[in-house]
Amino acid sequence: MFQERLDAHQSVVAAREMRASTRPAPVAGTLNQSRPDARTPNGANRFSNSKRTTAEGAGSVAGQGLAVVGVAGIRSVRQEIALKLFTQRVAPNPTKLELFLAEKAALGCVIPLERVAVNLMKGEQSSPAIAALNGLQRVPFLQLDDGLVIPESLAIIEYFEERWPEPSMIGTGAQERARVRALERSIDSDILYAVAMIVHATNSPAGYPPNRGVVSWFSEAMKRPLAVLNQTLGDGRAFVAGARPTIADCSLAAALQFARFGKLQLPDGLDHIAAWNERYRVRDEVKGILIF
Ligand SMILES: N[C@@H](CCC(=O)N[C@@H](CS)C(=O)NCC(=O)O)C(=O)O
Repeated sequence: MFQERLDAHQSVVAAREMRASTRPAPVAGTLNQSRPDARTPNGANRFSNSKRTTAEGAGSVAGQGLAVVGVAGIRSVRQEIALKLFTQRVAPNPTKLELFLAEKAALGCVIPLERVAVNLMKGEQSSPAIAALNGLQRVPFLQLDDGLVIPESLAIIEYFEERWPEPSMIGTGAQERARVRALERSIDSDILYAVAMIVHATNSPAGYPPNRGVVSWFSEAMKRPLAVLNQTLGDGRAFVAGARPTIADCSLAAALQFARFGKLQLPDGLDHIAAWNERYRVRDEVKGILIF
């Protein structure tokens, strides 16, 4: 079901990209400089700096590099892009990371990446080639140019933040950064994780069997963190940590999209979270990522 819904979305995107590819080529050579994206204020296109490929043929991922599709000029792209992000759309932890990248790009910092799609519905995360890279057999994970693999979405985000610190998505100063991190940690470990467990125990895209014990445990466990977050958002702030988007927004939006996708009804009375959600998900910066 997940694959069907994702395929339907992707065919719309593919048609859109096909139309775009008939536009005149950019004058100066690399895909980095290809079509500016009207969705972002500075023309930064989340995908224009990234080549997408899939984990099929993942032997070459683990070996000498990614299978290269027949795109003219690809050599120059490969020389420029040394970071490979292994990812799966809509899955909550990769989505958190994609939202972070999109927010950063919209603010003018486009991080050059090559994306490798790992199809979790087909179990590609456990294929020998992917498992050899990341023994945890899950996404997202990042491979650096020297081969080092970084699993864990937050570790990857912090790596990006340290390498490309401006504009900061964690805030500035010890106090603000601690506050943002505290919000993000609770959202991730108390809410996103619970949502993921409940969806997989009710409507699993990976085919896990229903499990009522898991549903009741995590439904109860996430009630208080949700209520506290709801109260926090009730002071009129625009984003989770204040006036600007931070990693806390990325984690919350990823969790709530997965809840929508999995048809999980959150408890009643979370009006401030609901209002934040409606504001956040329609922003141009994130529309292409929040597809459910
Ligand atoms: N704590 C990890 C969690 C990663 C994770 O659980 N990823 C899920 C997708 S959201 C996955 O790859 N699941 C596949 C599996 O467990 O087989 C992170 O933040 O990156």
